[in-house]
Amino acid sequence: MAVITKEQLKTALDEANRIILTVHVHPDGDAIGSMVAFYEALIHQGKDVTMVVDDTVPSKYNFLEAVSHIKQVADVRDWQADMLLVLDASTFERIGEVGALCKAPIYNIDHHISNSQFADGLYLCSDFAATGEILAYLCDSWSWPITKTMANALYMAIATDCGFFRFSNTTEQTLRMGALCVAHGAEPNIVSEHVEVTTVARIEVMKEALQTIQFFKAGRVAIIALDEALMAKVGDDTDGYVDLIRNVDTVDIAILLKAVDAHTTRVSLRAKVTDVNAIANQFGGGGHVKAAGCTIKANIDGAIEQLLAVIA
Ligand SMILES: [Mn+2]
Repeated sequence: MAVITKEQLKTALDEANRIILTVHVHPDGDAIGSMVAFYEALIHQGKDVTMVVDDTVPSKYNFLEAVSHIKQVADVRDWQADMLLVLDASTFERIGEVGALCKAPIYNIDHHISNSQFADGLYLCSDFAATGEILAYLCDSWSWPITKTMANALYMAIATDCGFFRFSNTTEQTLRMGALCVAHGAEPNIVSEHVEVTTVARIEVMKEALQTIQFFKAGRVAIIALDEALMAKVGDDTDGYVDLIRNVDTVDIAILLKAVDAHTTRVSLRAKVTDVNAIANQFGGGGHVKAAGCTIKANIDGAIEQLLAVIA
């Protein structure tokens, strides 16, 4: 069994007692919002649930009370479980050490078209904007209660993955699930204030990042690059940088490059038209048609050269 239906997922959840919940490393708003919302939903269903992520959780998500229950790998004492439930992660590698430490059958709820089908049971909705949108839909169709705290978490999950309902993945249903969250008490302004919060230090770094912007292919491709020195100042929170270039009128593909070390560059691709999942695939990455990522074994200049070579 690889791809499962909503009913098969429900049966598996009904039969599991102890569930370990995890999400991808470098957790974003969709990952964290989805995890804490489904944690609460599963607790309501009488499950014994542990949330764990093999990474630090950015502090801007701390306004969601359940975030304080997310454990680091070293803090989990009991890895025995009936189910390892993986949210918003498209490959086994993306869950870090959790995959090796928990031997339970893996179930995966995800919306990445590039999903590698690593799970024993995969519930994949690649036309959904966010994993949070899938979870809102599931809770709604199973008549599981959506509390105010769940609503805020799910709203954050959905809103952050669709650019607050501006990106091309925003569908009628995305808006309907957003509305469902608001109907259950989600506060869009509160979520926005926390998630989009910035600092003087971040603005100072952004001033430097703006200096790195380069345009290629008659302005169709824009690249912003954070070298190792800038990355040290930026930390883990690289949200917002690609937004500095994506709305330029001539730009189709907006690329954020992040130096990991002298020979490794992480790449985030956003597009208005081009299939950037296909571009990321060429470097062993993936994601969505209009938003994808990969890692290139080269420094920033090398990564730029390799990317431009595969972009038509
Ligand atoms: Mn997502």
